[in-house]
Amino acid sequence: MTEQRRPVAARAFVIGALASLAGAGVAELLTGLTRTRLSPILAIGESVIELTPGAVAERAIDAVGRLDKPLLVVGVVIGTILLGGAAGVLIARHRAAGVVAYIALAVVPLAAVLTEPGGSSGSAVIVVLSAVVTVVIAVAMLSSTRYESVGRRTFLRDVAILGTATVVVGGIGRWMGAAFSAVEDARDKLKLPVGKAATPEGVAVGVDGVESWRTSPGDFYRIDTTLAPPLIKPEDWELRIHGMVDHELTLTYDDLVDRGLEQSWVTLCCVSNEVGGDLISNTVWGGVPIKDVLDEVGVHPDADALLSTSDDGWNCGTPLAALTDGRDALLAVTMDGEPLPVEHGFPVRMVVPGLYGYVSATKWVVEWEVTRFADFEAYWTERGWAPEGPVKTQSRIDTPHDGDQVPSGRVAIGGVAWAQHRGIEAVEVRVDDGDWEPAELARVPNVDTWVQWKWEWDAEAGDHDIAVRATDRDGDVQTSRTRGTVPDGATGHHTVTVTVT
Ligand SMILES: Nc1nc2c(c(=O)[nH]1)N[C@H]1C(S)=C(S)[C@@H](COP(=O)(O)O)O[C@H]1N2
Ligand SMILES: [Mo]
Repeated sequence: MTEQRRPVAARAFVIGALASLAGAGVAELLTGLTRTRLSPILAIGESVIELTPGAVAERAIDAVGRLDKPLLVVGVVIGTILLGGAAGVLIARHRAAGVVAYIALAVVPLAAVLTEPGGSSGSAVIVVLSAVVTVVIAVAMLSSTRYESVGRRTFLRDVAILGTATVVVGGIGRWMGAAFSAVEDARDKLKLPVGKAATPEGVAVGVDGVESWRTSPGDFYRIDTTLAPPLIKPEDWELRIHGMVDHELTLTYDDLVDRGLEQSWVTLCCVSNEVGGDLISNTVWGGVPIKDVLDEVGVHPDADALLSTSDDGWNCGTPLAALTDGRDALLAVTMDGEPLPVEHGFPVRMVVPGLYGYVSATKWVVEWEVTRFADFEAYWTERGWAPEGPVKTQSRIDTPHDGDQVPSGRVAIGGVAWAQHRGIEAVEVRVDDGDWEPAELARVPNVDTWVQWKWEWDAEAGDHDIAVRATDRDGDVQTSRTRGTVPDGATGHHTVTVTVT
């Protein structure tokens, strides 16, 4: 008896898990067909991101680097397999209990799609249909005594058919979601009145291995809490401006473009960038000055914050002072002379020189509330990050790398330094316990971008520590004190150890 039960339970687990995956596959298909932003699997993933405490999210992102999102999706799929399998075992023993288990499991994606911004009754219908598919397959295949009697070959054939159908149906759904994206088409058709800006003269310091001063859009770092970016056509985009203003205003995409687009070079940086890290990129943005729009709506004198909200529900608070002091804070519609890529905020995002992205760079921005810092908490401040996030003066060694071996003699050391909106005054390099030696700086078009630097070293045999520090134009020297990224940006000197042979 027990000997017979075991293979039955194992088979029921496999079929139950496949039934759940088949339901998820059908949901992917319906999501693609209806061009809904989030499938149930992705909605669960986004809910996990949202429910994760900030410091844990930070550590997870840190530990797994850019794989955090794929890993999260894999985790949700594994959860689906385990729970679906368990419900399958239950169905094989007691049909009604198993059906109830599957229905109970559907509550998870249902809650996820309904609480997600952009989640709709349409997404809820997709969840319900996918649960029906799961239950029908599970009941049809498991409530008979079939798997107690059929041979191994028949069982494996059923598994292969179900698995293949799931992959095909789900794959078609993912493909439709991507290929038929009306938003990508709309983006490709846009003709915006901005030219491709030439790279300014003299920005390259001429050392191999230093990251390009101008980041191509494809290489631009990406940080957001979304698993599938909002899909907004330009003609559907609106920015609703309200709160402590004299006149409320709703802007359309054409309103913005008709005002004329300014282009400016701004280096964007993430507060989660570790010392020596690569969550920083530089490009030319085109858009409308935020100050002009704020002047038009008339900001009340006792307001001190702009709370901006994305179509996906993410939000942040930006000091009004930074938006109105004349710096190139933009409602940006282009990046590197092209409409913003979808994942970088298409059709409209904010870019504010001198502030970390988490307090200023709202992508897919659709709402502005003029308010006071005392009156709200935003996405990351709720999770323990500081309400204000001015970029810290920092510098990085791009070459040589930590652990490199270099021949003795002349070695070109180089990297980048940044203190957006204050500007970099000087960069210095120190070998071991030696003196800080001045590095040579390349040129920059303004104080809002990073600057490349180089220093020629007479390398002598042995192991050496090379450290770098920058001084901004306020005269502040980058601190040697080592601190992590939470709550308002990492500090310390980037140091590499090399072996000179
Ligand atoms: N809607 C939305 N906007 C967002 C975020 C987000 O999670 N959602 N992340 C912010 C953070 S933390 C950073 S560092 C920048 C990154 O912009 P990028 O992805 O274009 O480099 O976007 C900001 N804007
Ligand atoms: Mo960030």
